[in-house]
Amino acid sequence: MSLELKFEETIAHDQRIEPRDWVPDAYRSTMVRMIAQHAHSEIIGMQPEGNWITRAPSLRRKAILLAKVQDEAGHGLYLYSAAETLGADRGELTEKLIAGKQKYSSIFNYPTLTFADVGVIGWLVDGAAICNQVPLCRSSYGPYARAMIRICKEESFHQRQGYELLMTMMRGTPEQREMVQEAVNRWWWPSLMMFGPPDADSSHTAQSMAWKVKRHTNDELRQRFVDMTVPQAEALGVTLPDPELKWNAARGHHDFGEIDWAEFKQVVSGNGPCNAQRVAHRKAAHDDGAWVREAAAAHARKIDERQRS
Ligand code: FAQ
Repeated sequence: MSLELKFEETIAHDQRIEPRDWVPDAYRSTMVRMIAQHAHSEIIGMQPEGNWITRAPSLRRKAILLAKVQDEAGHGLYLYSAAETLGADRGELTEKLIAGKQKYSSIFNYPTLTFADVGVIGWLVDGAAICNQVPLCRSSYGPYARAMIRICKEESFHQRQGYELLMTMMRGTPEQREMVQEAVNRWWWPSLMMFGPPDADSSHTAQSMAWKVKRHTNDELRQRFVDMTVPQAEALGVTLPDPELKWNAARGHHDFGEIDWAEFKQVVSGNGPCNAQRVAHRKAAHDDGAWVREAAAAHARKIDERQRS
């Protein structure tokens, strides 16, 4: 059987592609692109919430937030390892991120203005991430699919902590309730943009669905997220900032208003409110860590020489 046929049969039988299997170059580059973008998102995604660690309102909230941000670092490193199984070099991936040659999720280019943003990121951003990532547990590339299982478990926990924080604030003072509503108003639309462009404009969806890399289209997952979130917003007592949002009994789904795709394009092309700050911060952290990487490499060389002599 030719290598190409074996690859196609593996996909057709819903089996996993593993690192040593032959894959077409385009499959490899699609997986590296997607996994690297996901890893970069986790690492850059530490910044908006990290902004509040020193100002968390209590020791308990600080401990929770620290743990969540550490989890995100773990997800990023885990995903870089998955990209390495495809032959990518993690140092080069970081260089590409810093040079603006690889993307990360648009959502992390928005500022976190109040502590309510921490709760809203947990509720909406982790909620959208779960909605997008649970189907990726069945993605055709084995190392990525397995990484998703572990990551989704932690994201579910993150989502609940965000919701619990917002529930607590909603039981508080009128000012706290207002703070939550204001944060929801700012994060709702960017959260819907996390699912990517509309299907008609999505350059990769058709091929990624054929390879079973993606299991649902961007619009299908966005709809699932809206349907899932509306009752949660009601239980919380907040209004989602979309006058066109309403249940459509005929479709069995909620209708919702038009997303500002011009804003999405601006943010993805580097012109969002915090793009420059996020990348500059990542570059500074990478530069500051150079001595650690050099020391670790020197130590590894020394051990290697000792074992050879
Ligand atoms: N932002 O043809 P499509 C998290 C790009 S969760 C920026 O539809 P595809 C957890 C896309 O790359 C967030 N760029 O692409 C967390 C492509 O660019 P290219 C990360 C976007 O791949 C929570 C072009 O537009 N999750 O971090 C975005 O089929 C809280 C055309 O788009 C993942 O990465 C966007 N929103 O579908 C951490 C999940 N959307 O390369 C901290 C895995 C699209 O052609 C705190 N990835 N683009 O120049 C995926 O599921 C997919 O890659 C999509 C995009 C759905 C994101």
